Amino acid sequence: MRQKRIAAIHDISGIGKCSLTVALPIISVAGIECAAMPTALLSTHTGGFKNIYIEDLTKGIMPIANHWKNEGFEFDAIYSGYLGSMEQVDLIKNCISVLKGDKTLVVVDPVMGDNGRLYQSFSPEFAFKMRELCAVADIITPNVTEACLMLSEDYKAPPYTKRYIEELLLKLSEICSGTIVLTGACLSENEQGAAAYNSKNGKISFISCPRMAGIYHGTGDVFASTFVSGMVLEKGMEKSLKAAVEFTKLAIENTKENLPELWYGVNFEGVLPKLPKLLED
Ligand code: PXL
Repeated sequence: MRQKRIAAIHDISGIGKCSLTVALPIISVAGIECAAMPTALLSTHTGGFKNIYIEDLTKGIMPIANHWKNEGFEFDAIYSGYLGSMEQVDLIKNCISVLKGDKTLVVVDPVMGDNGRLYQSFSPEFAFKMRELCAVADIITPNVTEACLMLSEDYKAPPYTKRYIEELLLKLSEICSGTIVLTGACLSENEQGAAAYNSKNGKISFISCPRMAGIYHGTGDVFASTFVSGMVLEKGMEKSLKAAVEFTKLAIENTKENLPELWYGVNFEGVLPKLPKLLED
């Protein structure tokens, strides 16, 4: 069988355990080639560091996409995450139309905030613009904060009622007609997990696991990278969601001993060897 290939469109934060430094190892350990398209270069992520060096890489996006296309590369998935500017939303839409083949799965993680707040460097206008990228996706993977930002709704802290999550999913399906995977869909104080809405058959599923106290940076990227890998390996929605929830939980558990030094990310590297088994049939 031909090796699968994912185009991962995210920033590279040298230190921070997020975006490409998470997507590359997770996708690779799943046995999939990860073609990296960096949207920005940062010394660290923006979640708590000061004096960050940031270089916008907008200029390279279309030349990279066109070169890949001209070389004849095909992609099983295009997976976008953190973008460096509002202008990049239009560029990534172009990039998708250049790189997408008949069977390419387009997954958009509308990375822009968490815990009720936008990340530094994003504006409410960006959140509105992000809806345009979600509209061309087969699957979107917002957290509850990003969902509320795109829907211009006030954020509520967890836990949530099942009905609230179902309503968010349905509202999001007006932005993206594909599958909606909502992370941070906690239904009780001691649970964490995700919910998914498949607009083709109207099915809503909830996947949960025991909740670990605390805020862990980069877990959205750990979740989405695992989920996309499962989908590309044709494991199906339920299995890919379960693997993503379980692997994210393992990464968080594995971080406890590393606190407080590892306040900026999770020790997912230590549990990477467990990922292939989670993605097995
Ligand atoms: O994990 C999301 C993320 C990705 N990339 C950068 C970030 C963040 C969240 O803060 O700052 C640069």
